[in-house]
Amino acid sequence: MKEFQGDLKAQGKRFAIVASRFNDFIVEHLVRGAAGMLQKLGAEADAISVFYVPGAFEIPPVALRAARSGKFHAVLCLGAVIRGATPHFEYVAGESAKGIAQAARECPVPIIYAVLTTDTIEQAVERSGTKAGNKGADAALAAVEMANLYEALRRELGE
Ligand code: INI
Repeated sequence: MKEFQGDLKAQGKRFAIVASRFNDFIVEHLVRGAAGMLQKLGAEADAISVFYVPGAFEIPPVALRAARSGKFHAVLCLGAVIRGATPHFEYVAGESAKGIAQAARECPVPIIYAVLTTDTIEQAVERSGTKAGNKGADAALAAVEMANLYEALRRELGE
């Protein structure tokens, strides 16, 4: 039986992070968590490009362009959508997730989804480097694994 799995080596790989400025007091921790983990796994600091967008709604088109550019081995999408008193949350969170998923299916490199969607600020704080870990760092692990899996897949498919 042949099995394929991406390893966690990031040496020689380039990464794009698309991060939203909305709720930046949370998202900055995700960016730092992601960049720190990518470097821990062997990526060079100058192999990581961070593109800031206004809010989570704007992440998908930028992620799509970065992923299609051929300049990156993986794209990480980082943001925080926190529920308010109106249905706005549902639209922003839903469109952001759908857009990122659609881009991921279309692109030749992995696009990783780490847009927090929480009911409270406290839940977002917990997921950005405190009680519940750092979802940016988790996204970096997924990005490296998937970038290496895509390489293995390309080799196996003879592409
Ligand atoms: N953008 C976020 O990233 N998080 C939010 O919680 C949020 N809320 O709650 O409104 C949010 N809205 C802005 C949105 O992403 C767009 O930037 C804006 O609608 C302009 O297109």
